[in-house]
Order: sequence, then structure tokens, then C-alpha cells
Amino acid sequence: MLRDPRLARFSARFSCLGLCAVLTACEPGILNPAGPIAAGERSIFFNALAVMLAIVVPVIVLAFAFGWWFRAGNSRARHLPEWAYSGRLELLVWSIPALAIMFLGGIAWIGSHDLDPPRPIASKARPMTVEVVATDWKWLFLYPEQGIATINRLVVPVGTPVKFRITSAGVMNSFFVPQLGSQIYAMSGMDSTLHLRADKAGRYRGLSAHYSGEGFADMDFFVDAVPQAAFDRFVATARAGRGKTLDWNEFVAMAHPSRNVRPASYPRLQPGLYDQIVMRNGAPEGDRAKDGREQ
Ligand SMILES: [Cu+2]
Repeated sequence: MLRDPRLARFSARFSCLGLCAVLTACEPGILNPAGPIAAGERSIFFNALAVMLAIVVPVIVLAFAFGWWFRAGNSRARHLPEWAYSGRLELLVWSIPALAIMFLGGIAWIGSHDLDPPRPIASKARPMTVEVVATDWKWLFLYPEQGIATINRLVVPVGTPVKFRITSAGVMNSFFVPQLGSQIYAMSGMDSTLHLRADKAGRYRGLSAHYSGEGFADMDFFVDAVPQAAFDRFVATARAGRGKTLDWNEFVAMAHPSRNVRPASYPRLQPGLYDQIVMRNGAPEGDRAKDGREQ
């Protein structure tokens, strides 16, 4: 059929593009959860969608049905020019949206209590703490129990609930791993809590979901959910690394604005650094002075 080679090539490319578009639709996102929180959020999304479609679809169908039934040529349709009020119709018209609001409200109420970010996830495994600091424009992850830190890469054991403490060393950002669930703002001087768990091993994309300036577009990180043994290996490798100790001075140096920073790790971590960052209102004094960003 496609004799013209240019046309054949074009159509091949076009169908490839179409295929890619279809495939990216099921690529990592909130609809493809890897943990209980994201799965809960997806079911809220689908339940709310079902409740709304239960109203919207009959309304669309009825709009066409009424138009067709009361067309000029239908002599069987009753014409009531004096009609003004029907109690039964009022009841029907108001009760359905009222029910929809009650269902949607119930779904939101139950869901937001079940999936409350500071609420620990019930689990047999002991939870692990990871402290997250958003800086311009990279993510710093502190592992206080393991005494290491990483930049733009987060490694967590599969099946272990992780308690994230989240703050920012600069402007506001938003910590978000769509496949694990719930985005939480990272704000300077604030200490927010989020509990997440990865139940499927894999590499998930994490990002800042809140625009924070120039380098924001590259402010991405990977989350590697790995079996416990692989996590222990990761910790051992990070500890054996030759990098510097992450203490306050090193933190001030790393928090300096930079873009597109490659994942890295620190073999040692100064205890209590996260609290120090929160207490100093996030913005390191030395850093402020150097950039002249002091207000
Ligand atoms: Cu916002």
C-alpha cells in the first residue's frame, strides 16, 4: 500500500511515536503505585472518579435523550407550556448531587485520616529514619542511623517503612516520589514528617513538585528500593568511600546554589546535623553572606 518510501518511513515513525505515547502512559506515576500509601491514594482517585462518573454519564445520556424525545416531529411527547413545579423532580435533581457530595466527602475524610503523612505505617519491620534537606538545587538525604548521607539519590530497603523528616535550606520545595505517594512541602525552619514504604523493588523517580527557581528543572533524584542485603551493601560502600564528613561547614559548602548535581555520598555524618539545619532556619549564615541573598 505504501509505495512511496518517504511515506512508509513517515508512517513508521509516526506509529512508533504513537506506541511511545501509549507506553509512557503506563510509565511510573501515581497510577502505578509501588507502596501502600500510593496505592491508597490511587484508590481514592478511582473511587472519586467513579462517584463523579455515576452523575456525569447519566446526565450526558439524558441530555441527548430529552433532546431526541421532545423533538418537533414526536407527536407522542407531551407538551406542557404551563408547567412550573414538580416536587418529585426537585427531589431527584437535588438528592443525587447531595449524595455525590456525601460520598466524595466521606472518601476524602476517611482517606485523609488513613493516609495522614505523620501517621506511622503499621508494619512488622522496624521503621527507618531518613532526613531530607532541599537545597538550591539538589536533595540531601541524611541517614542518621547509618551515619551516612547522599546527594540526589535515595536508597531504601524494600518493605521497611521509612520515616522522612523534611526541611529546606533555602526556598520552599516539595518532596515527591509519585510511585510511593504523598508530596510534602520542604520549608526552611520547618520539620515535616512523612511515612512511606516501598513494597516493590525498583528505581523510582523523585522530584520537587514546587517551582523554586533557576535550577529547579534538574532537581530530580532517584529512589532505589532494594532488598535489605543490598541496602546493607550500599551503606558499607558509602562508609568505605573517600569523601568528606558531612558536618556543618561541609553542609554550608554543599548547599551553595548549583545545578544538575550528580548523585554522590558522604561516608560520615555529623550527629544532629539535621536539627541544626532546622534550628538555624535552614539558611546557612555563611552562605547567605557569600551570595548576598541576605534580606
Ligand atoms: Cu504550591
